[in-house]
Amino acid sequence: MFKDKDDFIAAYKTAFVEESGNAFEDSDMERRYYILVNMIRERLSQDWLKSRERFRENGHKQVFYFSMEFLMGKLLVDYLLGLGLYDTVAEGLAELGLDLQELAAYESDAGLGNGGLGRLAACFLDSMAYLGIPGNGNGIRYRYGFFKQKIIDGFQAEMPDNWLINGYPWEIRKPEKSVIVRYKGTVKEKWVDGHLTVVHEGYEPVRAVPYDVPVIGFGGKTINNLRLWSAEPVNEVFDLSSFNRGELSLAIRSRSEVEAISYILYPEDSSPAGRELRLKQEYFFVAAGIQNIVSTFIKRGGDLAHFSRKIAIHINDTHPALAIPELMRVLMDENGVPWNRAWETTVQTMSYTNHTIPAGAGKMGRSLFRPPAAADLPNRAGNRPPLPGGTGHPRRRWGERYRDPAPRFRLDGEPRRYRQPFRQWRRQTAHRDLKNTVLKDFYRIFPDRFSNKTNGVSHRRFLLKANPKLSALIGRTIGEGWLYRPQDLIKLKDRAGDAIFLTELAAVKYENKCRLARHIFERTGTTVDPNSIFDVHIKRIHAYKRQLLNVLKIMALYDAVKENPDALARPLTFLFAGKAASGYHYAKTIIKLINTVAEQINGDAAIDGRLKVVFLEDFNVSASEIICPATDISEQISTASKEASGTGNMKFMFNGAVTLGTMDGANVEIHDIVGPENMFAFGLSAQEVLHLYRHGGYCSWDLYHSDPLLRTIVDHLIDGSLPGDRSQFCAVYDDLLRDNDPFFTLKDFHSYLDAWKRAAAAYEDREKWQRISLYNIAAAGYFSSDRTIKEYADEIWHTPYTNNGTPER
Ligand code: 26V
Repeated sequence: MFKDKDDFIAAYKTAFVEESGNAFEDSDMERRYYILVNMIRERLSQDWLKSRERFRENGHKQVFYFSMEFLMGKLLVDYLLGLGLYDTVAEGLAELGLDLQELAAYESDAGLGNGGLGRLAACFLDSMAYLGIPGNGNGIRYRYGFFKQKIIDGFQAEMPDNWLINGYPWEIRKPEKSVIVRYKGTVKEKWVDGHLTVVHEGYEPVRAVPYDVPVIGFGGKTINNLRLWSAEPVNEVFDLSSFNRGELSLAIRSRSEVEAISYILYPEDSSPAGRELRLKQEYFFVAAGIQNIVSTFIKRGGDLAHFSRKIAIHINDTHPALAIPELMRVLMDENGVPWNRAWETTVQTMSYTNHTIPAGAGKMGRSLFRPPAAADLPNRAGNRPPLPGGTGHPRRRWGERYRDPAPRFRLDGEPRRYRQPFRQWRRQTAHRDLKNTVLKDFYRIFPDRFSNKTNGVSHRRFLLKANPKLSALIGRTIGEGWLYRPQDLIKLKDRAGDAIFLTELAAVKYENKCRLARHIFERTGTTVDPNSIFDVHIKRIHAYKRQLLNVLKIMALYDAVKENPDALARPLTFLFAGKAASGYHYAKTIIKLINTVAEQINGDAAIDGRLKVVFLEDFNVSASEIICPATDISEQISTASKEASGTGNMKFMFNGAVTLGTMDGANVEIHDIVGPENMFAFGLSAQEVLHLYRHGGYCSWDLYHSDPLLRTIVDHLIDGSLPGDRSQFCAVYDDLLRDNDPFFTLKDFHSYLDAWKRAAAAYEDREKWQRISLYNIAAAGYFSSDRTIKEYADEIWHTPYTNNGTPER
């Protein structure tokens, strides 16, 4: 692309004159960013085309990853790293007096996701491209992404995320590839020449226009595609007939109804009012995606009988579940494939991952969804999915495994969805146990169709990109192989006894802490000491993630320091970030609580900076990239049995932070892999939690009364010792005591505080701490999404990967 730094500089300077008629020297920073982005975009389009052609020629199976959410973050630096251009461009820019990181900050974060599920989709795309799997993302191009969070007077305020305001340089609109998605209307069955044909009449058409975003695999050989669909009216709305009749407002209304489909990303707590629109969204990108896949397959001469040999479609949780009946419908109604074959193809093609524990998730009200045809077919008598064991009565065929009624598509259950989340939780189960609980009927009949895949994260984004200093140190120590084979990080273990290496590791952490301290100061005006322990809790704000437990601990430490100024061995910095769903009042109160405790502690001159509490507003992918490298203690303290996996825990591990966590989700795997001496585990186990739920919980009131420390701290919530209105945290107090502490916050408190103290004490033995940190980095390789995707490719999608850990360049 560019031969060297000088070649880049020459090309960059020429681009200014060509594109803007102005010399580089006369341009502002924004223009410098856009010119850089345009250069990279132009250059990668050739490689993108080549990659597509290569896949077409080799005829490998394609994977389509259907997801309501893709949390891509910023892409410029990833692209440069992927294409092997990072150093050339960074050095070239430096020679021109520019900082690549500063320019890259002009890109808006593509925040088309709520949290873990959306970011996982982005990491999976990265790994598929690196491994040379023809993997395509399929989703929605939301006009507005996940809201921007402002903290005003300690409260969260939500602002629209107008991420497209200046255009998005990485997308390419492909109007010629638009498809029509049909809503509503009636379906008529007609017999023509002895064949049943299905005619959909009176429907409301919506044009789905694709926008493609390149996904560059590390090494640059494979460039895959993320296709995001935008909803547009089929005919220009200012159609003259409406206009002439003076019905302009009607015409405009119908346009906005159509555009509403891809207007905004729904928050996790979507209200009943929005559910019809969300169902429309779900059908929108699913129908567009399936149509696109099937028609391209046929156009390229594919035989539908072999569809599932060439295509795998994966759905990210239940949101795209309509892909299943839609594939059936397209095969049967539009391509004349008989039911049994269509079903067989659909079963072979589709796969699904569950990412959520709540029993109520994914159910759809019948009132909203009238299954017109294929969706309900599997439930009709005689049309049940083909099951093992030949013909005859099911009980004879499956024996004990059969129970009537056979598992059905769940279209009922709407009222339950809206119960308080913690009431739902009580009926729940640990994620890895789904096959024995929520899905047990399916498991009895199809045990082979179940498998557990440990999540992973892109170590290239969250280590190589986010932490260049640590990456360089690793490179100097074990070479560059870990970029391609993350398990190579294990070689770092050999340095556990190398005092010089451990000091270097500490120095890198210190520099990253300085970087974060500057960031915190710029954003909040709060100064934090890079020599303090950085204890970090960043994730969505949710009762089960227990930010409250951390706050209670901070309050206890504050009381301890007030009582004895020498109580702490060194200063402590507690950092929080995360968004609360806009309708989730409890979570919003927790944000206010964190900010109130911060106000009290940071403003207390008597404390003299020994404790600092910071809430960084507007947490997103870019924020995590600056925070993880600077973290000492990673807070992963969800109530055991609640977190399906967690992926933040893995991002911290790659950066040498040490986990303080419950035995929940992937913390269990972290604990197994890094060993109990290198993670600070605490709290009730999932079994204990589930046992307590089954037996009506425990009595938090008794615990509170019998435990003076707990009582003092909990009382602070309502005794006027916090600044502001003394009733503002009553709901939190009530939740702990009147509602019997549904997330076992008080029950786990002492165990948590003890584990934290063990961690803080370990930190004081600097060499020991560096060793623990090193062991975490060395063991993190398993948590690369490359490993996860290989497992999906081998066991679920049955697709080869052409790149298995060797540099491609
Ligand atoms: C629910 C809804 C409901 C309606 C509107 C849109 C929406 C979007 C997301 C969700 C549920 C979020 C599910 C999720 O993010 N699960 C997380 O998945 C991570 C990746 O597997 C996992 O690490 C986290 O533990 C899990 O909470």
